[in-house]
Amino acid sequence: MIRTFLPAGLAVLLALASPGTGYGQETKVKPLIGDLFTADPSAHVFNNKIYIYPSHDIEANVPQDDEGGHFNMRDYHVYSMDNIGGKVTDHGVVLDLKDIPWAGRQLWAPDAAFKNGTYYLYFPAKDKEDVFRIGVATSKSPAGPFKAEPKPIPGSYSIDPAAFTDTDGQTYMYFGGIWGGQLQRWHSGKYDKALSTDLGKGHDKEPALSAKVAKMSDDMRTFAEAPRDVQILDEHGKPLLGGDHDRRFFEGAWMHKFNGKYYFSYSTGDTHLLCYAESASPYGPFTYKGVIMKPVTGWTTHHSIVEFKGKWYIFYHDSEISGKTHLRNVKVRELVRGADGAIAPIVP
Ligand code: FUB
Repeated sequence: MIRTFLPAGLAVLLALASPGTGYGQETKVKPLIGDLFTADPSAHVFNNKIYIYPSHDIEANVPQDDEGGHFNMRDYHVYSMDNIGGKVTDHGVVLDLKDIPWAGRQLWAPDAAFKNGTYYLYFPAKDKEDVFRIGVATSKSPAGPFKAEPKPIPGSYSIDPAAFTDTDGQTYMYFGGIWGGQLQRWHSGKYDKALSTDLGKGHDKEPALSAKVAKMSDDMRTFAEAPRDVQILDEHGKPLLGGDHDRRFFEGAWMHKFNGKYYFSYSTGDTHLLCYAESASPYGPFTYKGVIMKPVTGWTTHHSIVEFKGKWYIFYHDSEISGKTHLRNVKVRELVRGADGAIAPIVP
């Protein structure tokens, strides 16, 4: 199935078609960055500022296909803000494809982390064999520029790294994405190019493919363990199934902690939702809790959740301005949650 564009009108209709469902009011939100197309915003608080690590979308004139070939990005910018709603500073190009020795094409959704005086930029890219791997680049400043390591993280694959540092200082990487993100191709433990989108119809009653999580080593450049499945269970304690497209993991993992509980959030891809699940452990298993955001204008929606100056925010993107799936704009909204941690769903 081609990643078809969801027109603005349809998104609005979907929003208006669900009165009384408990979903929030529709609100117009302005893009944070006006001069470039940006997407997949991973936001972190470093030195009392918000730093945003997004993808930098470009028109590369690559035809749209199921594997996301038209998302042919070539560099990363970093942005910072002193306050939500304040000026957004563009720190320029902080890493370029040509400076990543192992990478072939497609710089997709990145994330960042900090440890012992060094900032780490984690990013997916296809290697010279066209297999997605996850790379790491370092800097002494959260604003970069970043210098790429000569090789990707050993044992890494697929896309959308999300680095979560727990309150005890341990960092975990969550990653993976199906279809164009190639996660399904690793189902047997080895890369199988024949598995082109998800596992297919015959697998709808099997547990869905899971995102992966691995503890990072102290060097922050390697996994400290073999990646494990991030299992998501339904209300009966059963794993979500491959055919459950409204709830199963697709891509865009994020982790945050609130009142001692771990909240794993993600995109459902072809059903265009952001959902979340909760657990007492960063490894899960997680119990599915609900929708965070209804479909945005565009095909993809990719988010991050961060606490800043006592409030929680969700950063995400849509294609409202361009009308093209691969030319997106980053936005931010306050996240509304109950005292029990439950997240109120947003109508974008
Ligand atoms: O930006 C390219 C890809 O689209 C990301 O890696 C996915 O999460 C989706 O947003």
